[in-house]
Amino acid sequence: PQPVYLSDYQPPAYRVTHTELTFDLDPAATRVKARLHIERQATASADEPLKLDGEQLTLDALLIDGNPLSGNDYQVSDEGLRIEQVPARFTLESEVQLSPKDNTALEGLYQSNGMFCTQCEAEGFRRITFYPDRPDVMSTFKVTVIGDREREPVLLANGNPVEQGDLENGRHFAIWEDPHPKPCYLFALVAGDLHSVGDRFTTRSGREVSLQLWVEQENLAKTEHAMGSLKRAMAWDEQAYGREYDLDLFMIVAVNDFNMGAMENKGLNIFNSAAVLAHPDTATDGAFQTVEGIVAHEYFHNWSGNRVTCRDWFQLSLKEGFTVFRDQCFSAETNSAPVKRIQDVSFFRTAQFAEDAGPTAHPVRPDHYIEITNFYTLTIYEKGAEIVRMLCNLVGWDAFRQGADRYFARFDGQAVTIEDFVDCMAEASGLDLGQFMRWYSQAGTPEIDAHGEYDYAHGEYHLTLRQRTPATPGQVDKEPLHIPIAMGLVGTKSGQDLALTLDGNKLGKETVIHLREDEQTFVFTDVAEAPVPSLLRNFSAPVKLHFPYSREDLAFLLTQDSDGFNRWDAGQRLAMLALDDLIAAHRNGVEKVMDSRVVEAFRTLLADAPADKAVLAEMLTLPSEAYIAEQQPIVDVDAIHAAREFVRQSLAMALRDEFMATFEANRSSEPYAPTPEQIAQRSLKNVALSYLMSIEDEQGVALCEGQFAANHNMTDVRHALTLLVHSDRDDLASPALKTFGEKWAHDPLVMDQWFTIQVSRPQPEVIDRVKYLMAHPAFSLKNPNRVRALIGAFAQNRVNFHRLDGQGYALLADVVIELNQLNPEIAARLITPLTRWQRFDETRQVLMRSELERIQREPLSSNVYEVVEKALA
Ligand code: HT7
Ligand code: ZN
Repeated sequence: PQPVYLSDYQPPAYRVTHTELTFDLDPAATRVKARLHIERQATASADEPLKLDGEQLTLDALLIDGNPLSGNDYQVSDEGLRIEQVPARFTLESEVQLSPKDNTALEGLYQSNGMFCTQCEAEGFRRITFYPDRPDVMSTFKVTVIGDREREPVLLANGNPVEQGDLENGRHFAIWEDPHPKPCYLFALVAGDLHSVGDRFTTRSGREVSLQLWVEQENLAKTEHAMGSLKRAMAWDEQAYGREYDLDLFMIVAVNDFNMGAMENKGLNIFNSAAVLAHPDTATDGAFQTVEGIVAHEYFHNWSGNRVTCRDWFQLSLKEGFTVFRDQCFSAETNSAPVKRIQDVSFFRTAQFAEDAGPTAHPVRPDHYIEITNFYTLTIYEKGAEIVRMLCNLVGWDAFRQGADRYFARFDGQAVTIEDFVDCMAEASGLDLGQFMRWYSQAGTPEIDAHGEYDYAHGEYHLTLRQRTPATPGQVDKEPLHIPIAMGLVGTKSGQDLALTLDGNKLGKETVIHLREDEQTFVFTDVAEAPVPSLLRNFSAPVKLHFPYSREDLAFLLTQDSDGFNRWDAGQRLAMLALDDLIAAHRNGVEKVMDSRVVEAFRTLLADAPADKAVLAEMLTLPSEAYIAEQQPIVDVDAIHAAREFVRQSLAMALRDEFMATFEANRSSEPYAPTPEQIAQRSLKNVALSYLMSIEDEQGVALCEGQFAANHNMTDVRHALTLLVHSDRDDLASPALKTFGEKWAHDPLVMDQWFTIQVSRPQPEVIDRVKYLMAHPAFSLKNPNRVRALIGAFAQNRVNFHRLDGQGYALLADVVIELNQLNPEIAARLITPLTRWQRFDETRQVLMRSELERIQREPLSSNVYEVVEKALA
């Protein structure tokens, strides 16, 4: 497979102004007729051939302006169709045939549970018809869908319904028109036995929008939360960005087989059922929040992605980074803002930092790719969102909002670049963002070494910041970045934020300093008392910040910092220092001793609880094994596990009564609601229960069993089940698993939780359990959710996946090899944990590499080929 380069971008020679499609649906032989209205661009020469993308299509007819073409007039290859001579303006008609039921890759038109559905981003439309499958060709669409009246009573496509009726032989049709020009990746069609719930939304200018959520009948009871989330998102986009919805109808459809979370097709969003269905009996608080976030994300794309789209796929982060930032802000406002930030950053620092430090590291705007679906990554999405957040931090919300208004107004209906977006921000703020653009082209996580000194004699605080970005594959030399550091100085006597004066300017008690050089010193004057600096507040830039905080400084910030995020971060840093010592002790075979300062800090937190219980729950949660691993030069899986368990148990023993009191104080028999208050209370109660179960406290075990049996809501049931199953007591684990598995055998999304809980156990027999569960009737390699729940979750089980006999690696490689044929996109994503081999000890490195080499010897899809090749380079 050959890479595509950003530097080779050429505007399209031909545009499609209007697209007419007719689908005659059949599981094995769907016929697609296309009538494309095509115009040559003024910049293209008359002898420019017409090149259309097309894959896995059987071409049955081809006509230009009604005249059939002969075999000499065109060529069809594996990549598409080429017609040497075409007029400047013409209609091209084609008819192709395809087999949705055999499409296990879930790209293009496929069947899920008998339902027809499409996934066209990034390059799936070429599996539906011959077309310029690139985002900078935008066309209006008219779509006729013909299906079986019984089998597919519902026929949906983008835009507005214009006609429907019956046909012969039990067939019927529906015609849809989308007046908004769109790239073909936003095309969608759904047909099947679906049922809807409806609602309405009145936009602020008075447009009445009909909202429909389409699901299979048995899921009708799980739609309320998504519908509520949609209405909240529609209102928020009006209030925060002045963006209204632009069609009379907005539809969401839930499908069971879907490669990602959801897809923002114009007016017809298609969702993975896991990302839209939620009911208190079957979904956890986390799942409710995920649904709200994804519904909002897809809705927000209507402006950031659909009305203004990407010129080419190298610009993917233009729509994804901006839209993730938008959905993060929405969720922060509807839930607890510091907790949302803590959860996003914890995930980011664990997973995106790892990606940025590994062999698949790439810039937020890559300069080449082999397979674009491999680039729907944490870097494009989450780091892209952090870059947009930095822009907001640098220019302030008012200028940011003005920049966004400019962007939407100037580029409405166009396919544009990241420069176009950043230029709008620069114009609105007057800030030079030239250097800032390096964030898009430079891969790797910048590290900042910070050092501070208080000059008592002059009342000055000197803060020196030094930045460096490590080399990444293909990028050895890095330039300094423009980094916003939000900060304050917390007085050690007063415990208050001190007034900040920099270069004679009075900046209030919190400011954003701009780091642009390799090294810069900022001198704060009139600093009345010795401070502890609170740096990178709210994680104002996606960097690793090193500051030589003492444990006393951290304990101080944990209680005194006015920034909720940094209070939490101080606790994490404090715990990390203790964990580092314990990891070393474990490795050296020395007796482990718990740092009493951590115990005392936790005691203070529990006694003097902050008002936000959700923040407290986060503060009481230790860094995950994956995060701890990220901090180690060479990952010692067993030492990390042992050290973390030791800290958990030491805290549980020392603070047993406090955790018990916290549990009791936060129990509730109120009817379930996914409100921020209830979610906070449940999370705090469940954190306390985890500590009690870590020492198998007798009363704690009874409470855990009671919580499982009470069956009040899935959050509590799942948490209790996890603790029972992850305990060392089979008499607790087995009956609970059996009860749960039998009760929910009919519900695939709950069975996914059942799979995940079992394969995440720390006990060593898990590998056999994975193999056994792969043969379970509820498991299927063809369903991405099942694969993620069982195999993906097992690969996150650090002690078991990284077994020293290599069985964990071999199991993953076996699955990747099988999936490579069925669903290359999911296969490529699944390899990720193996690509991180350089982070482990020699023995594991050899084992992991040899599995990658075994995969490499297979005939590979371009997806898997690209990942394995990078991993072994
Ligand atoms: N924009 C959507 C991307 C997506 C996708 C990409 C590749 C293969 C399958 C896919 N399904 C959805 C999702 C989003 O970011 O909103
Ligand atoms: Zn998106």
